[in-house]
Order: sequence, then C-alpha cells, then structure tokens
Amino acid sequence: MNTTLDRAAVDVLLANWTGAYTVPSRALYPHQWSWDSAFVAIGLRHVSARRAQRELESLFGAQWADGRVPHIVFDPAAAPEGYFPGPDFWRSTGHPASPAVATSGLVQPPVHALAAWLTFRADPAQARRRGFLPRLYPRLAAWHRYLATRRGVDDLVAIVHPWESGMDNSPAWDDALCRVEPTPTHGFRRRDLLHVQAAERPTDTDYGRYVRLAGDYRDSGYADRLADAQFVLLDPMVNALYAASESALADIAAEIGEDPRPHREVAERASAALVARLFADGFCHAYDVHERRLDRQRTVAGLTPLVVADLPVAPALVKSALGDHFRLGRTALPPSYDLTGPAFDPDRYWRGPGWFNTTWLVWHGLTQHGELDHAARLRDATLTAARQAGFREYLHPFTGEGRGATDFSWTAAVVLDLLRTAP
Ligand code: 2M8
Repeated sequence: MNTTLDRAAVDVLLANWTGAYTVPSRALYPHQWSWDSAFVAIGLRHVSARRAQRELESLFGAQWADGRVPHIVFDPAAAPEGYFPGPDFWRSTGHPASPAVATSGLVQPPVHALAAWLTFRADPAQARRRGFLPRLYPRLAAWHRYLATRRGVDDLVAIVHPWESGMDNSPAWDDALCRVEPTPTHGFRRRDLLHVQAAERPTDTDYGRYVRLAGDYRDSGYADRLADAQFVLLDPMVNALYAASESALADIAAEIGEDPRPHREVAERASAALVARLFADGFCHAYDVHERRLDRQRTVAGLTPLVVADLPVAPALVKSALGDHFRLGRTALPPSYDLTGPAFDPDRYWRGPGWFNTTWLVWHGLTQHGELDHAARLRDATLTAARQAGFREYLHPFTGEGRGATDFSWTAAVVLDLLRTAP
C-alpha cells in the first residue's frame, strides 16, 4: 500500500516539474514559489538528489542583489492571466536590485537552509561533486543577512504582509488587517476563484487588503521602512524557521570549511528571543510590532517552534499540541487554527483546515525533541490522510476530505519524506 502512495507522490512531483523547478500546482499556482520549493526539495531528494539541488538553485538564481529571495519567481512562458498578482502588478524588473526574471517583492518563511542541509545529507558524495553547498552557501547567508538587517526587530525578523507568513489567511492577521483599507474589488481581477470554490479561499475584502498592502510596499520601492509599514508582525513559524535554518547554516558552514560560530550565535539569540517575546500560556503567538502586543489566538504556527533544537519550552508546546485546541493525533491532520477558536472554519484556507507542510514541521519538531511516539502517530495519520484524500492542498481537519488544489507538490513531497525517512 505504501508502494502505491510512494509511486503516486513521485508522479505528482514529476508532473509538476518544469525542467528547472516544480510548480506548486499546475492550475492554481503556475510559477515557482519560495517556501514550496524548499519543501519540494525535502521530498525530491529521495528521488533525485540532483533535481532537489536544482530546485533550490533555480530559486536562488532569482535572488535580489539585496539578498531577498522573492516569494514568487514568474515563468516567462506562462500565460500572464494565469495568476494574479502577476509580473505587471509587482513591476520588479524596474527595481535596481531585482534579477532579470520577473518576481514578486515579498518573501516567505526561510525554510531554505534547512532544506539545503537535508538535501545535502541525502547524497553527500554527489552534492560534493557538484559543489552544491559551496555555491549555495553565500546565497543562503545573504538571504539571512537580508532578514536580519532589513527585517530585524531585536533578534527576530518581521513580516510586512500576510503572504510572507505562508499562512496567508490566518486569523492571527485579522486585527492588523482591520486597519488596512481594502483595494476595491473592481480594481483587480482574482484568478484563484477560477480554480477553487470561494468558500475555501479568502474573502474579497481580505483579498482587497492583501492587494493594498502589496501595492503600498511596491510603491515604496520595496524599501523595508518598518516604521512606516502598516503591517509589521513577528510570526512564530517564520522565526522558528529562521532559527532552525541558522543552525542548518552553521552545519553547512562547517561542512565547507567556513566558520559556523556566527550562525550558531544568531540561532541561539533568535531562539531565546522567540521564547522571551512570543511564548505565553504554553504557546507561541504572533506579535504586532506597532501595537506592541501578542495576538492571543492559537494557530499551528505556534507549534512549529518545535523545529528549533534545544527549545526550553518544547514540553509545553507538546502539551498544547495534545490538548483541546489541536488534538494532535485525533484529527485527520493538525488544524491550521485552534479548533475552539472564534474564527475556526474547517474549509477556508488557513483558518482551520489541516495542511501537510505545517504537519511535517510539527512531525520534524517532535522527532527532534525525542517525542518519538507522538511523531510516529502523527506520521501514520498523515499517510492515512494522503491515502484517503490524495495530494490535496489542504484537508477538512475532522473528515479528512480534500480542499483547495489537487496534485499539490509540497503535499506529495512531505508525504514522500515521511514514507522514505525510516521511523
Ligand atoms: C498560497 O499563497 C499564494 C500567495 O503567495 C496565493 O494564495 O495566491 C499560500 O498557501 C502559500 O503559503 C503558498 O506558498 C502558495 C503556493 O502554494 O499558496
């Protein structure tokens, strides 16, 4: 049975491979997405280490001169009307720091160094022959420097748009978004609703707010003046991945003969700040920098700091995962938002459904902290969910019914990783 699932996951990754990278979904997302490619590499490394390396290399080929890794790299051959907001909206190629290829100007969670290290470990000899890490390391380091210098708030990094969290429609952004005047819907044309039911996607009002924030950021010249930006939040998942990826950068540096110590120091400081700033009542929350307060809602992002090694609050996070808010192991997949929370919606994108990539992060975190029984149960539940629903973008957390796009790349990739990583 696992052989069938394994084969089907490989087929999805092959079908979505463009020759240089993997699109998240042929229909809904026909370009390269930043953190999707990192998860894809984590799965693809079991099929072809070389292809997994190329997935990351092609993304970093579109890195800006200021170090930012754009959240979308547009395929020049894809139909311009296939995705909104497309290159005409972002106007990146007019920016002095941008690469020749059109990209967005936002970023996504920094999973890349972790993915690069896991990709290397899948076949070190082959990676060394290709000079994979020596070539990628300076780019990964520049990416983290961008985050530290342009987005740094004390020892953490801020996002300036919900899309930068990866959990675009999370209720954790509702309060901050309320202050944003939506762009009227006649000012743009949504394409997502051509592919997915409206009840499973953000509302028009929320979409209007995303468009407003992205347009304002573009019009500032992608300047990162945090004091002037309307939306400046510290997200627990972004910061957990930043800390975990700094540790991975230290491992990469040591492997190629560079000094790992600066990376270890950044990782330790980020991990300490994450606990000091974002941890309260047994959970990690988002923090609004302008309002100077935590959003006390619970989202799955608050469990993902488990990916940080030696996190002192890990036992509290495991307890929260097992409790009524997330019922780890007792739902099809861990929900993206608190099952008892006022905004819980089991169908709508990032407001309740279970996602495979965040589930993988929780699984990886449990494994890191020696919670092997919980990790094994979560792995079994995730594989069962994929077998029943197929490689959907997200699932109803109770029934396990598929939602959003089909044949979704990171779903196939993390399922493959769970299958091929011996429990
Ligand atoms: C979703 O986000 C894009 C915008 O980036 C969209 O809705 O149009 C999110 O789930 C995001 O985390 C993901 O990277 C992207 C592609 O899978 O889709």
